[in-house]
Amino acid sequence: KSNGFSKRGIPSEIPAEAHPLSEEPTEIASNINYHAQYSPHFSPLKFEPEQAFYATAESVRDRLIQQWNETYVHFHKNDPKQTYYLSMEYLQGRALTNAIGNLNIYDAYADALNKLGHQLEEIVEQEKDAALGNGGLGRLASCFLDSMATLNLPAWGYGLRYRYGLFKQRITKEGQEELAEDWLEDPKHMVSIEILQKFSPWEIVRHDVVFPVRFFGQVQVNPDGSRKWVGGEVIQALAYDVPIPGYKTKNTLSLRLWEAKASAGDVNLSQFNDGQYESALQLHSRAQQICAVLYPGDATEEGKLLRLKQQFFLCSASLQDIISRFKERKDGNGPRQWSEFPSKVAVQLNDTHPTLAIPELMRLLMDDEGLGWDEAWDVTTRTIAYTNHTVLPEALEKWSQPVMWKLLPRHMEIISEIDKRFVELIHSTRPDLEDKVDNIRILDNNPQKPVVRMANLCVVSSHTVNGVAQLHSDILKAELFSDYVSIWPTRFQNKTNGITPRRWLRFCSPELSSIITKWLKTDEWVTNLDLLANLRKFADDEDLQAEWASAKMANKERLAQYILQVTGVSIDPNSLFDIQVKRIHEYKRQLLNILGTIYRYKKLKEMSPEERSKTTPRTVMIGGKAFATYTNAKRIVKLVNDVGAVVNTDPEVNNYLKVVFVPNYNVSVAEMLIPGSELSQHISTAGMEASGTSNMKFALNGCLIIGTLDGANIEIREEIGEENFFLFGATADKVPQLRKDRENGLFKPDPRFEEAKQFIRSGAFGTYDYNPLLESLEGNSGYGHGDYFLVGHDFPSYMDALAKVDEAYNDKKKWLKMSILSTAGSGKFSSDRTIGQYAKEIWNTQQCPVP
Ligand code: B1N
Repeated sequence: KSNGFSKRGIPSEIPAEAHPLSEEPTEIASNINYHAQYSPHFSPLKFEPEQAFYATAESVRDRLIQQWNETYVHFHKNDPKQTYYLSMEYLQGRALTNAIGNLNIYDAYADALNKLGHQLEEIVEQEKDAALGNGGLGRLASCFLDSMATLNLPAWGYGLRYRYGLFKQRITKEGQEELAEDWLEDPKHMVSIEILQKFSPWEIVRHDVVFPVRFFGQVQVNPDGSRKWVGGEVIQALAYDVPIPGYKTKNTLSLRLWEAKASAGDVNLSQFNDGQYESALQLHSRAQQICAVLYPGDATEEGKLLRLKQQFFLCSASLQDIISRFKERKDGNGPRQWSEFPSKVAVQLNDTHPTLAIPELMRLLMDDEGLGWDEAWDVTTRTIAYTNHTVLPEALEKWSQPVMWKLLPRHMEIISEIDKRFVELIHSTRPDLEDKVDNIRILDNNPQKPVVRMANLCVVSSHTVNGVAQLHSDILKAELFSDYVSIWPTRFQNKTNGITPRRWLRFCSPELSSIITKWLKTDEWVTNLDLLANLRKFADDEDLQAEWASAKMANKERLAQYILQVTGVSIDPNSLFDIQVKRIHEYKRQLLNILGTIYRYKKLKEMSPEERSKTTPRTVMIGGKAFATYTNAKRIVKLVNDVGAVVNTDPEVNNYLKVVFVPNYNVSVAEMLIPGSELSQHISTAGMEASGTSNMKFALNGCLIIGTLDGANIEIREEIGEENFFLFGATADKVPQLRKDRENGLFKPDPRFEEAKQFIRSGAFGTYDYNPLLESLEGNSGYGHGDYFLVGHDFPSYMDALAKVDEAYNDKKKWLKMSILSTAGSGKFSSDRTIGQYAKEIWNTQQCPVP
């Protein structure tokens, strides 16, 4: 079967009227059976859950391909402006439930599998998570793809096909251990066609979509003064497409992931025949390194260079693809004008990771297409937009100038020219900024360490720059980018993040979803989340509350089962399920949570059995991965596990408190945890969490939030009502002064805080050396000291907020009402709203629904 796509991903011929695949369970079952028998991946003798998963996925894929072809034929005919989302990360998670849910054939597939002797619930568990991202930024990209497809917007996602995604986390006596995440590994019992070629059932390799990507080399100056990048090494980018179905629409988009390959001509056969296998295959192994792992550690120079190569590889392959698609569309009047490019192409940079798209687009336009600087600059700046996701100084990318001159000599010429022209602009138009020019220009020419500041390059070269929540966007304008705001006041926008209600409510909690549909008398909330506001009027209704409570209880029981299975700890579904899951980072303050929990444990120990029995039983769950070289984050993981080991086996208290570290937090674990949660913690130091997106997922699932006034928490609290949010802690505007006060010795710690730390020091949780962690909270200043994240300052108000949680939880009716109002107030946080705003206010793209 031809995939119907030309080299540029445009259907080469309009496929004959596609014959619709049946939605009859019997026919679906026979289709699954067909794949099980004829797919070359299987030994035909076995049809166990692993094989059934692959056959089911392939059967679903047939449908996706059909819609996909129709979508791109339709786009080809209508030629709308398209969005190209460039991201180094996508956290797709599992695809099966999402695909059959979006195609609206869940029940038919469940029936079909039943006929084949399988349970759909069991089959979906066979799928591995595609974890090609680290956390919120990558998951946001995946939610955005779902919304772009659902809103019928013409778009492509571009990324890298990492061989190994985010590491798998295992908890041992030593704490966190990292294992390679072999998301492509074929399940046991399967006979793979090629031993070395692992695969995902959702991707389609486009052997005809290949672009060369150069590294190193020199700039050649031609007699006419034009310049050309030559020499160095050339690696091939090969496209793998993953279908992205929209919800209840034919529109199906592509996530195009690039894999790095050497070309056939790069095997040195005579060397190989001489037995010099390694040098004969040198370029092959260098190509393989590029897409080997997500975020190679950048502690070493080699690691840094590899990361930079990855970034350029994504940018160069994607832009070549975008340009060739633009050129292929002819309207009969000869080739297109380059000035039209920005009315056909919107490129969105997901943070600074794909910044090299800017000089690469300039290079392709000037050196390959013959445009002059001014024309190329006009096209580039009208095409590119940049989203900033963090203000943490350590996450603002800066690349060494010498390394960049070596790897990308032509791009460094272009970046230097952009820098020079920016400096000239300041000289000629803004003498008042003269003394700041060294800070705001693109090149930092400090002779000790000359670097390129990628965020500055993005701001100067984009038509629009946005933050990801209102507070974050305000901070960008007032601090990080304030001088640029005075130059280009209209360039800066806010786009508060969102989450897809399909994955994060409709599919992960079918129980709650059907209650919502029943009470709203429509399921349109799935694509119009604002309709949830209509639940408000039933928040006090006893019948709704009873149904709500039973759905929540079913989800809690399912979660308790899971926790027992993965940790061996048995937790009580009648206790308050209190969850904090996110990457482990000092600014996210898991340490505040565990110190609060330690204090609670100590007080429980001191109580009489009579007093204890009056407390609110609580299960504290904490999960998340620590970056492999972030030692304090790993110490926090160890501490949570050690506290759990003591508390959970302490017969005096373990009916009132359990502490669980949830291992290997990822998208599919989140889909289990979030529906079963009652309280979730979003407790970053104010001003440090750009937005947060799990806060939105929890709120949508009727989980109450304890949190600071940070990121999107502020907007969530506004939407669901302040009486339904447990607020504590310093506000962002006070944080700098509090840090100064601390340096001046003006901070007086709360005795409860001292008591909690002392309890760790006493050895209550074992003999591991927690001093580095405790020292980070002490002293007045210094790197890793002086409580930079204000855990001590916020501790008392945090404990007070937790006491209010206990009180509220004891009043079941009140809690249920708050929970319903939380869901009812979550409409704003649909990624459909976010994407609608990007389309209207940044991309200027329109819907193009397939009829
Ligand atoms: O992006 C999310 C936000 O909701 C989070 O608040 C924010 O922390 C997160 C370097 C990042 N910002 N920066 C990153 C990821 C990978 C990397 O190599 C930085 N992630 C965020 C979505 O807006």
